[in-house]
Amino acid sequence: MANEEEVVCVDFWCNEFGMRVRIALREKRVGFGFVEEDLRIRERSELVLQMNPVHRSIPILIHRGRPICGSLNIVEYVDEMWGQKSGARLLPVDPLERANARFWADFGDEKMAAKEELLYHLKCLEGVLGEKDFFGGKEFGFLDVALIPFSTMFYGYKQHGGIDMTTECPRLMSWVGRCEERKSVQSVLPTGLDMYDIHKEFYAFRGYEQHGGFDLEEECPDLIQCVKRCKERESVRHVLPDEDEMYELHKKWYGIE
Ligand SMILES: N[C@@H](CCC(=O)N[C@@H](CS)C(=O)NCC(=O)O)C(=O)O
Repeated sequence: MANEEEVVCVDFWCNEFGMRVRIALREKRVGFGFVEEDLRIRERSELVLQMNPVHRSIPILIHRGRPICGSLNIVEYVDEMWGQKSGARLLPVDPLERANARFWADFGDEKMAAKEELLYHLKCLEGVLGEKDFFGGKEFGFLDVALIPFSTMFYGYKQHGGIDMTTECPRLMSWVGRCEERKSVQSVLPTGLDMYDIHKEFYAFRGYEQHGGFDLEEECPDLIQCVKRCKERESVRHVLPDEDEMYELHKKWYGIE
């Protein structure tokens, strides 16, 4: 039986990846301690460096002193470890359905820059949901846990992308409503407005030299030399978008003035 001392989640409250872990733990009624890693601070804590030296990212689940990293991996671990504890298993029992659930969870993690690309992704996911209550059918499961945190961004999409999710993806929005009826989801998801505000603050702190106030040439000279060598190649020059254009696009996207 797990207790507070045994299970610790290292995360930041607005981290969509970490929300998955906290929802899964609550679904399985696993008591856990929470260590906040403030992502607005650029340096990672000793705990993160020690527990996830490879990626230095959160969330991290520490169970009996040992780390498990990667949010989807952690959700699977929680399901395997405490699957019998409460409710149905999060992952489908059928291997084919399980493989497909993992595939669409990875699809949800793909990075998107342009509005059209984002809408395409959302509509694909809406197609996968179909007429079902939840992605796996009647029960809230793995793919719902993996995807519901991203609904906290919908408010921001409306403010800055002009995307009205109720019109664009009505079935997905009904699914959001069903997920939000669950206590596990209610207790973990922040409001869209809180997410919007923290992202504005977050991107003002980090990400771009113009906004983070740091000089990459100075911080990572070897990396920058390598970038320059890559950019001498025809193939790279041909594909990479103009940096200023990328910067403007991201500013617009994240609402940075
Ligand atoms: N694929 C990883 C992604 C985790 C990730 O990228 N975490 C980010 C926050 S969204 C992070 O911790 N970054 C460390 C940093 O920004 O220093 C997962 O699913 O856990």
